[in-house]
Amino acid sequence: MRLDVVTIFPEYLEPLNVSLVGKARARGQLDVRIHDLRRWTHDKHHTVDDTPYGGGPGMVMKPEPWGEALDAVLASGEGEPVIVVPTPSGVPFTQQLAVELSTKPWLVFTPARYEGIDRRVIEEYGDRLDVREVSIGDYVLAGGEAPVLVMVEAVARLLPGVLGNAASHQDDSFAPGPMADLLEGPVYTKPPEWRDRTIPEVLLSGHHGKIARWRRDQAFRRTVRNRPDLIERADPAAFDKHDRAI
Ligand code: 6GU
Repeated sequence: MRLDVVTIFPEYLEPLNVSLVGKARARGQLDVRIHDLRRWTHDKHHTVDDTPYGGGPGMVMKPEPWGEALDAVLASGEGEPVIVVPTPSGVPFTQQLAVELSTKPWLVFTPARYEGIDRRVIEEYGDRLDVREVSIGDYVLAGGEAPVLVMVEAVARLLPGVLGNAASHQDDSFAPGPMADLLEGPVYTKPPEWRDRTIPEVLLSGHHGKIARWRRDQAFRRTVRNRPDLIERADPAAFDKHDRAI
């Protein structure tokens, strides 16, 4: 998969050299290219923003640098990318969207600062390409760079061969399957006793059926407590008699 990011803060994307994403790059599974938007400015001060038409607070990112940057990035590759525009006004970034984006050969991210990018840029590319305005949650950040880090990590770990153990995203919170709609429950490792705290006995029993049932109960309890909206939204057929007794 190829990923391009156009930003006025290239150094903000340096975490993409680290850990899972960094390793995927080193292995050649991910081709990540970070571009400085100011490269496509032509004035002495490399201006990327201006005051909003109609008045109001803050600044808006000018369309010309974005147009030149996106034209150059698009011309540098084969075929058409999906363009992901991080914005608190976008559609929610969900595991489902991460899975969909992980099937695309090429993603271009356009994180903005200030009050966002001149609307005409989104229209211009939206008329020709698949452009997604995406939010990572119901809070406001100063810019789209941190959301790009979030989205790239969520997508990259789904790519074939990137995660060491493909089974480890089978039971992810939000993954499809029998545990869909439930958050993950608690996990334990050695030592069996730590500061007088022990391991739930069932996990030491070797009884796979009982362990699976216990894990589901724990997941269900945690979901009721932390995310009751997930239970409300789920298909009632997803829950059995035992769940309902909790
Ligand atoms: Cl994608 N951008 C900004 N600036 N704030 C956000 C966001 C994105 N998602 C949630 N808050």
